[in-house]
Amino acid sequence: MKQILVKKDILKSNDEIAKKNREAFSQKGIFSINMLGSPGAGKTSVLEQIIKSLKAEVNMTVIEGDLYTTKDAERIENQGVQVIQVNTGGGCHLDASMIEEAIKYIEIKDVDFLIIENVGNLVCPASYDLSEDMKVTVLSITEGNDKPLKYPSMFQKSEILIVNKIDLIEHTNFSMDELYNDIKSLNENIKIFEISCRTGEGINKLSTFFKEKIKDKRRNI
Ligand SMILES: Nc1nc2c(ncn2[C@@H]2O[C@H](COP(=O)(O)OP(=O)(O)OP(=O)(O)O)[C@@H](O)[C@H]2O)c(=O)[nH]1
Ligand SMILES: [Mg+2]
Repeated sequence: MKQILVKKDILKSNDEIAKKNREAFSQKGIFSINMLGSPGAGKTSVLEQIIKSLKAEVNMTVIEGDLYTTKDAERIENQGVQVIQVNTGGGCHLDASMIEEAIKYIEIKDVDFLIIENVGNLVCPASYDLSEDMKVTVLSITEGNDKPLKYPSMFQKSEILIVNKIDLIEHTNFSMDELYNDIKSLNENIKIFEISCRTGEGINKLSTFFKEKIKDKRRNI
C-alpha cells in the first residue's frame, strides 16, 4: 500500500485541477464516485460490501482520505483491491490536487471504477470537486433524520443518498417519512438506497446500480 502526505498547490485552483483529472478519467472510461458523510456513517463498510459484490466483474481502485491513519486503507487492502491512502495531515476534506497526486501511484489504465472515500465530515468536503461522476452521501440511522436540513449542502450536491444501518431503526426515533420529505425538499432528483452493511439488505440493488453506471461510462469512451 502506498501512503502519501499531500501539500496543496496553491497556484492552481481546485476546479482547474479537477477538470484535468476528469478529462483523463473520461478518456479511459473510468467511472468515479466521491463518498461523503459523517465520521462513522459507514462509508468504508459500504465500500467493503460493494467490493465484495463487484470485484469478480469490475476492476476497482480506492482512494482513502483520512486525517492521519491508514486504518480504512488496510480494511480495503484486505479485500484485495488496489488502494491509495491520502493523509490530509489534519485537513477536513480532500481536494483535487490530492487526487492528482494520488493517481500518480495508481495503475489507472485498467481501472473501471474509482471510489474516493472522503474525510468523515458533513460540511467541508461538499465544496470540493474531486472530478467524480457523482457524489454519494452516506447517512446512518443513528445520526438522526434531521441531518439533511441541518447540513444541507452535501445532500443538495449528491446524486445518491445511501441510508445505512437500517438494521438499527427500531432502536431509534428515526423517521424515514420525515427523511424523504426533507431530502426531496432539498434535492428532488436524489436517488435513495436504504441498506444495512450488517445484514446485507439493499446491497445487491446498490451494486447493480453502480455496475450499470460503470458499463455506461465504458460505452461512452
Ligand atoms: N449495525 C450496523 N453497524 C454498522 C453498519 N455499517 C457500519 N456499521 C458500523 O459502524 C461503524 C463505523 O463504520 P465505518 O465503515 O468505519 O464508518 P466510516 O463512515 O467509514 O467512518 P470514518 O471513515 O471514520 O468517517 C463500524 O463499527 C461499523 O461496523 C450497519 O449497517 N449496521
Ligand atoms: Mg471510513
